Amino acid sequence: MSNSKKPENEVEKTGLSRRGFLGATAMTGAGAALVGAAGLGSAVMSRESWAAAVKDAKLKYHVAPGELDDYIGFWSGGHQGEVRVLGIPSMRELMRIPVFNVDSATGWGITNESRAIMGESAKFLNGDCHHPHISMTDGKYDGKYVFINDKANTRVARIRLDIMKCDKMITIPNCQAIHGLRLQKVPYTKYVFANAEFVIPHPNDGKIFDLQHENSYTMYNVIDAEKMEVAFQIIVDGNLDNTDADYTGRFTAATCYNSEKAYDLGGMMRNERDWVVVFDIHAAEKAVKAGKFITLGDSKVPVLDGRKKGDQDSEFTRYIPVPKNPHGCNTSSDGRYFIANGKLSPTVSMIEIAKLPDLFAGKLKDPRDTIAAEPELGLGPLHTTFDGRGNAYTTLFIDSQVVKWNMADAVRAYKGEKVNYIKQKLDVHYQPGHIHASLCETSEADGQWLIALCKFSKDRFLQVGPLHPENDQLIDISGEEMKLVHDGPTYAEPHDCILARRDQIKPKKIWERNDPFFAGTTAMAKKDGINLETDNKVIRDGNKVRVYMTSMAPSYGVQEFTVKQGDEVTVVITNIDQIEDVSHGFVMVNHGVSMEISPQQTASVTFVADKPGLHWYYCSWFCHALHMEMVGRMLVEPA
Ligand code: CUK
Ligand code: CUA
Ligand code: CA
Repeated sequence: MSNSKKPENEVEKTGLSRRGFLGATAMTGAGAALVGAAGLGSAVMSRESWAAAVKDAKLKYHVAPGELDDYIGFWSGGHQGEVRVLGIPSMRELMRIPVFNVDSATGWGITNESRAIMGESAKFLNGDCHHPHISMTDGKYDGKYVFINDKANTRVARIRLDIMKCDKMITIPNCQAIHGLRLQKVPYTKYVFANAEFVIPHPNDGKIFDLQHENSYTMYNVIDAEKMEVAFQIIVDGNLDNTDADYTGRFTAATCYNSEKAYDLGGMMRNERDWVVVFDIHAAEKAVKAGKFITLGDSKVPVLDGRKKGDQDSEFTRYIPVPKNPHGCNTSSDGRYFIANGKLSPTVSMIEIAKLPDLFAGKLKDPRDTIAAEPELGLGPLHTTFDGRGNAYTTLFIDSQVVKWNMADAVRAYKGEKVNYIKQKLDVHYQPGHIHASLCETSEADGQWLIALCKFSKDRFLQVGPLHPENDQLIDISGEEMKLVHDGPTYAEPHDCILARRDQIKPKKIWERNDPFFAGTTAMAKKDGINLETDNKVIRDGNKVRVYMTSMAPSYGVQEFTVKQGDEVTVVITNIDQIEDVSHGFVMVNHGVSMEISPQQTASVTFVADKPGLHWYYCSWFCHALHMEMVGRMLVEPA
């Protein structure tokens, strides 16, 4: 075991008093501590000592050239707006799926197909995604979809996993900033649950600015996952942070850090306790059916009132007080607990899901009677994950650690038994937010790998200027002890990630010709009498010109077309190559036009030919030895 010396001990040996540094800032000024815990000195380990330290684990996570990973991960791209696909354990980035951003390589946000999916919100060039989650059937991944939130522009999007493209995007009405997002696990993902974070006045027309006003509130959103429409909304007290669903299909829970409905830091930290709001989704569905809802403004979405009226709870909400400004909300993979992570409290609160029917039936004196344990774990607990063996792993933002603890032991300790529920604390680098173990959000949590998504990388990588990458660390949790085996720099900002077994996701190798992704374009072609797979034709319709062409490496079916200055030109390209990996591109030089056309795909883009003259277009995805020669010309006659 001499070579499996833990790397974190080496860091300690360099004399860096990290514990000391963090201890000084820890929790004293509450919010200030969270912000202030960033200024570490340098602690660089030699490559030799690192290699020795991880030799065993390394053999396990090394994926040799030509080998494939065991797990496929979906990473949020944060305020960069995309979703990234990684292989685990190699941590290799396999693909990027643009969603709430504009992507020059694929033409997301530029093509007609993507803009139709983005709808009204295509006008926004930014997004801020946090929580990617894979659809489930019977509490297991079914490989159909990934759903993701956009905090910046209050949207929820869906990614089809067979083609790894976003196929639906909706803007949530009556709300500002969708943050927490989770899926119904059982019996299947009928609903997407989405927290609107910020309290706003209703109507928000400039007449009310007071957050304490009874018409100031935020809402829990229940979205039909298949239709991608909001099924109903539930008004809550306070605000909403993160959420998760149970394994019965009846309950969900959400954390609230601003029970104060304050507008500033001091105000939001005033109460010693905020709460977890628990939703009885079945009861809410009943209330909607019974017509006990209102609608707001132009929106037709049924809105239920889940606020307390004095001491009176609604039929579908309960508020469980938990310590100060809780953040993450995680359902244990054994289905027993909703775990609220304390953030400003060193504890997490374990809410026993089996007690919730009694809570809703009015059989418990105090909502706190649902608390099975409130273990003290360390400073700044943010998120928790599970290994399927009864252990939980919680990130400690301020301590820069992951703590492994045993849930059953925590419950025994809460009852007064003398038992140490903490199994191990592992240093991570640095300030971890989310944490995710393989398959942990399903009933199949397998306790193999854990990712700690660290907010700061500081000294872990070569310097790249004032803006640093983040650091997603891979930790082997298959044994008794957690072992840190890999540092993965990531660009802003993977709040969260999710891991599925590779056999659970089955993407297509080439497109199917009748794919709904480009059905709108197919319908347009049909109206124009075009056979997309064979025709190379220019259709004029007033000042609108539609150029239909095929592409097959290394040439376009149309190599020259003529339009008049000011014409609105739509280029529709069908890639008739049938060979996997032969994607073509289309770039019209000096027109801001770029798109991907993968094998058997049809893609289209519309732009104005506003400059007279000869304009080259070319293929941008390297497809053939003669890829450079895959070009054409648009001739624009002056108006
Ligand atoms: S949140 Cu970022 S660390 Cu948006 Cu899930 Cu907790
Ligand atoms: Cu076609 Cu490059
Ligand atoms: Ca608070």
